Amino acid sequence: MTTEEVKKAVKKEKAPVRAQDLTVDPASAQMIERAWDLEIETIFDRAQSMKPCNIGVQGTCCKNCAQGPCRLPLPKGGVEGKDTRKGLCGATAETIAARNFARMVAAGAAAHSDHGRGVAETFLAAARKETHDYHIRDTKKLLEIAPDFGVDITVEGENGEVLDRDIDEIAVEVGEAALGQWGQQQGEVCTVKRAPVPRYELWKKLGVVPRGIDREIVEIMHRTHIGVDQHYENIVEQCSRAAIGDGWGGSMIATDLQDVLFGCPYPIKSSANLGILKADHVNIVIHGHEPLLSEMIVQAAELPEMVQLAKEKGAHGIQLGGICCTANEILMRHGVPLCGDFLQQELAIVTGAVDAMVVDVQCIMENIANVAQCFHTKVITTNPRAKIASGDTIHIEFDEHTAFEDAKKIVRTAIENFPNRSKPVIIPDQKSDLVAGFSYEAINYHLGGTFRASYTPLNDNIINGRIRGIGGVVGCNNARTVHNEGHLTVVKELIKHDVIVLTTGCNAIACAKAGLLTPESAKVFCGPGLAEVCETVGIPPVLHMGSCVDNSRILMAAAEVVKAGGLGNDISDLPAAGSAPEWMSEKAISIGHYFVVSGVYTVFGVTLPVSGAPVFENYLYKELEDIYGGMWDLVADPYEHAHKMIAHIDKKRKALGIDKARERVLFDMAARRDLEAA
Ligand code: NFS
Repeated sequence: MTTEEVKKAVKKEKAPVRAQDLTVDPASAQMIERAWDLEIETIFDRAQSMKPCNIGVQGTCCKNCAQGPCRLPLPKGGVEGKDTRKGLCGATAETIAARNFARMVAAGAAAHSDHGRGVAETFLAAARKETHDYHIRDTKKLLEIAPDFGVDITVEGENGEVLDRDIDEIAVEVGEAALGQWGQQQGEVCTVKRAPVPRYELWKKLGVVPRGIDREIVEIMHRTHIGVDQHYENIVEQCSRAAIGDGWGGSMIATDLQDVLFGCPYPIKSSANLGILKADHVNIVIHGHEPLLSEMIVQAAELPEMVQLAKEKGAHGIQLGGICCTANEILMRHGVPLCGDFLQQELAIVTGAVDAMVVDVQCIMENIANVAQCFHTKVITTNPRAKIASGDTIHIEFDEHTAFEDAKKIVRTAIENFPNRSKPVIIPDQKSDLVAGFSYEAINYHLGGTFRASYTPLNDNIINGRIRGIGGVVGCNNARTVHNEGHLTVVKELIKHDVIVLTTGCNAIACAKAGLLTPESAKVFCGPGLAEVCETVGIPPVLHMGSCVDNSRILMAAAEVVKAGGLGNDISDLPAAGSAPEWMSEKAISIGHYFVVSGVYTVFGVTLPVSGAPVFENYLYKELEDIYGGMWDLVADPYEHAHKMIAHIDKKRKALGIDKARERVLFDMAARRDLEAA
């Protein structure tokens, strides 16, 4: 269907769609309109012309064998009496939905963890000095994490004195131990012990401590094959093992080793949105997830010879920008601006200003190759795992042993493409300032200062009620809902009610574009308590903690808050809640599940493919709370979504006996304001 046909079809059914009905971001709306003018089809058009399958959205379509697909939609008005729906083999709606859910956890955990494995391999190559392009940079963090991998950082001298061990030796041993977590068959993934003790003990009691990262993912695939695990509770138990192996394992190890290789992030200023592109520069957009690639491109683009080449081609310089989680990675460590989130990848090309879009893995829409064909843009794939058949893409394989040379080739290809711009360049004006880079170490430092770095000031402010609680808001964009509306409504509602927000992924990018990642935004958007804390400490009310594998930083921050004391003994005691208002990827399901089994009430927006199986749905939404202290929820309306999180936070404050403190603080503030007014 052409865009014109789409528009006509839409017109026939209802009022014509306007770009501002599809996104709350003016830069994106402008580019959607340009795409319409140029008759270029994007995901925003396809979301209008193709509706989701009614049975798939309920989670009750089974295609795990060749006798199906067996489709078990919920009868109109729900199930009355005994649920007699069955697939050919007899699988119930509950079994089918649980199996589908589990396969999403497996795929999500696999994506994060395979990324982590790649980092571990490169880390080991760097430690063994088999590559000269990567180095062990953050030795402080290396020494901090080494004991968790069972690696000693000191050695006893001849006279019994304690001596520091050689840093290279430590790095090699950490690399080997880390890589070993993937293929391990017995025992426990070692980083899981970083969870608060009661949480770890609970997992042990329930038997869900992951044995090895890969093993738990493979076991999901086995159990969900036809005729294996046919009890939704048992299937969810395996989901828990695999998801813990992701959040407290594969993702966490990826974050650790990336920090050691590239530096632990600390607050850094930059800007966000399509307006960061420059008409008179070579624009290279890096899209995907792995900093192994983007770190090298950042270095290659800074080479004087590259800047010189760009000038020879008529450009004033080279502008880098990021899309999706790669954007978050290079933003946090280098201040490279954010070009856009998941739903802006086609729109960036529609500016006509992108000379190359360099992609690695995950969240890359195949259609960028088609959109690029309407312009001069070169789409460069770099990872052997991810090639694109559509369009006319170039593959420049990126190898950790020749990384810098590969990166230079990619940058040169982009520069040489600058003179080929074929259509007028139209770059939206919008770009917002931001501060990013709040690793959990940075929060520690920022709140407590160098000499007394700790989470205690955060805990004190939660206990005294200035901060009501903590919201972890993360996740994707989803073309089935208005772009960025869910993210911004949820986050603004939370901070307005004094809930500090920790963000990653595409939520972080949405917040950045809306100016929520600046300390100044506290005055404008926050409730009085949170505003006061942000102003005193000089932090934004929404703390950018990184990419989606960096959700492990949120887990670590939660563990640190528990450790700092006064807010219970476990993550499930904290006045905290999780949210993914516009999720769409399988990775989000794995993340959601590891948040839930870590004890967090976790609310998803848009949809969850479990509604066709009410018993399984009830298990996720209600019964898991009795087992893990955390549970799933689905609330599509973003306003109500935020308020259910706030209600949960208040429930936890009450259980901790700190609900009165907040009332007192608010009274004090109101009284103070009255005094000021008088
Ligand atoms: Ni996360 Fe990052 Fe964005 Fe969603 Fe995709 S980029 S790993 S999956 S879409 S937040």
